[in-house]
Amino acid sequence: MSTSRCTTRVVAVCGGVGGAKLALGLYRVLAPDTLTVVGNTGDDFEHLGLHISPDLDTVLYTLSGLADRERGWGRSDESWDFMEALAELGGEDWFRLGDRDLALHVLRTQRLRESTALSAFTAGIARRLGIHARILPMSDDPVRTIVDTSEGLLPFQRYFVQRRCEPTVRRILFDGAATARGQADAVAALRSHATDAIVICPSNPYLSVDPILAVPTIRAALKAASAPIIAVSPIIGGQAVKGPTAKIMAELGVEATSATIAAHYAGLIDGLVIDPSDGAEAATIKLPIELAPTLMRDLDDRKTLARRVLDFAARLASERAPGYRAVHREAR
Ligand code: FO1
Repeated sequence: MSTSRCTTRVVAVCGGVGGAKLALGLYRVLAPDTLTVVGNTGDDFEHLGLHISPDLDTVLYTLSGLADRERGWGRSDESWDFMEALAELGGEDWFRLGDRDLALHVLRTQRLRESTALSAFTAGIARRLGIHARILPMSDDPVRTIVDTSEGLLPFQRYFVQRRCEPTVRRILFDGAATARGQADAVAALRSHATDAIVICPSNPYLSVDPILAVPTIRAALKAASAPIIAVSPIIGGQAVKGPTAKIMAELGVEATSATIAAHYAGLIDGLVIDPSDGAEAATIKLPIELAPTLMRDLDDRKTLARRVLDFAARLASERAPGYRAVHREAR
């Protein structure tokens, strides 16, 4: 396998911590300025008067090398004086904002109030952090993930962080998605004939990728894309590596398998990458399958998986007969 950087142009559709690991692998194996990340903003919320965009920030911190390796979110060089002082004063401390991380939320809140678009703000921060990739929100319009649970409707962060994903999920709603406009550069990148591969990162399909797919022009752009669309399953051996994916799948009444992930993305993707430990499932999935280790413990794992995904996409593109895409997508 080549170790040189490849000049393939790639769009990664990405949620938070799990997805950002593969986004980093892609970023490190691709040539500068060839990666576009379309990030989830369904997790965004207003907290303590601040506009928080956790998944975009996770991608920003991960690609810039500032992310905390243990947590996956927030910054590594962090202190927590603000949170401690806030708790002493009786403020809400269930969502932890580090002192340095706070700067990003304060600045974003100020700029959005001055009518800067979230995409323009995020691009500016990416530049300041020295990132040579485009990081785009799925939309500049507000979309909010709401989880319908055994405890009623919970805004995403209340469910995810405050209630630690404990309530049983009945369904997941994306408030505002139906009327949200896909971010123009994101839609253009997905539709572009210059894009060689579209990668759906191994983020939680239900909580982190579905909000992106719920934006009508993003979904339409994916349907119309000429580049092969490859998803990486977040399930390994019936378990999610981290986070509540398997628990949520059980609560939604589906089996926690890569076959379920394939069915979830059916009609949208051209190929699925699954871990070799789930190789027996491959025969049951009616899609091209690539068996590649999907557990990403370190940077080498991230880069190796990224190369496997790109090789798989290139193979699918080269095998494709004229007209293949339209037939393939519409058949589902
Ligand atoms: N996740 C947590 O589990 N607990 C937190 O206190 C927390 C704070 C936080 C602050 C800033 C930020 O950008 C992300 C933060 N996250 C936290 C992660 C966040 O909840 C993400 O939405 C999830 O990881 C899902 O992608």
